[in-house]
Amino acid sequence: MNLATGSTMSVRVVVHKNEPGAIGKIIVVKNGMEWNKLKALAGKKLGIRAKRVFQANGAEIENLVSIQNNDQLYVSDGPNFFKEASNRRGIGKGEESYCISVLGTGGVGKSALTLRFIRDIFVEEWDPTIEDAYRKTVEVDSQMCSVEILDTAGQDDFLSLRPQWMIDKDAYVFVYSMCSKNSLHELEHFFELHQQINAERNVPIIMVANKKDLKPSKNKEWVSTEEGKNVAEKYGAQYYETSAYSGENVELVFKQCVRDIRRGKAPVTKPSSPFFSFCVVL
Ligand SMILES: Nc1nc2c(ncn2[C@@H]2O[C@H](COP(=O)(O)OP(=O)(O)O)[C@@H](O)[C@H]2O)c(=O)[nH]1
Ligand SMILES: [Mg+2]
Repeated sequence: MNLATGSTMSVRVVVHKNEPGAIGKIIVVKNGMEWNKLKALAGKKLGIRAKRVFQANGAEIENLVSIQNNDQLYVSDGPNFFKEASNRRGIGKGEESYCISVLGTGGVGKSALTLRFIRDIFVEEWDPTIEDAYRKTVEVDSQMCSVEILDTAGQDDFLSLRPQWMIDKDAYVFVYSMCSKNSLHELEHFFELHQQINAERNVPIIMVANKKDLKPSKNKEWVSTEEGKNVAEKYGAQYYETSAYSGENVELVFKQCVRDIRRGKAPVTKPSSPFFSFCVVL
């Protein structure tokens, strides 16, 4: 999907300040948008005066034609692309770089897990509507890799955005909270979308039962390990129990994503119904 071919399409791109490790902000680029409008929008999101725009490989771009969905753009207020620094961080051209989407309904701990992994902090309160992309360079099995984590906003108002969070990603982290059966059931919608979007692609899923630090209760909302594992098996996903609060297993989950992507072992999923035709709602 790019703006040259999709006549009425919009695409979503992640814009970063022109510096290593900058947090990404998502903007929607509508087909037919003026180039200057895009720069103004990106500049506003980043709080800078946007003069130049670069692709992640350092190529400068000056029009919308080459922009594709999920592109990572670096916006500068004048200086050249931060090439030397980016190469050191492993996101230069040809370096290993993956994009992982963290999915699940609101309140399960997507932001808490993402921030625990990226900054090693626990956040009590995080704006539930914030949707950000973070980048971190990690060493997995003695090999450096740049990982982009998309922390999505799972509220019902954002249902129409879900396909965009899932298209062209390398792996998904499906998150539910161990204290909410409903949050486990909600993952079914993401799995169905996955089947529709990735009928021809292997995209590994890691299933995360979060909030493990909370005491299992007799409350009928509590999700047992067995229940979680059964659903994970149905999705062809590996199952991990995590706590963003204590940090338990958080790094492991994201590193395991990288291993799964590298191995390309995930089973190909087929659309559940041959009569279903998928339509991206923007
Ligand atoms: N005890 C505990 N609380 C958590 C954990 N993860 C998230 N939370 C809390 O659950 C609430 C929702 O988390 P948040 O990351 O905003 O959920 P999101 O809507 O999925 O991004 C916040 O108050 C977090 O502090 C965890 O592992 N343990
Ligand atoms: Mg959140």
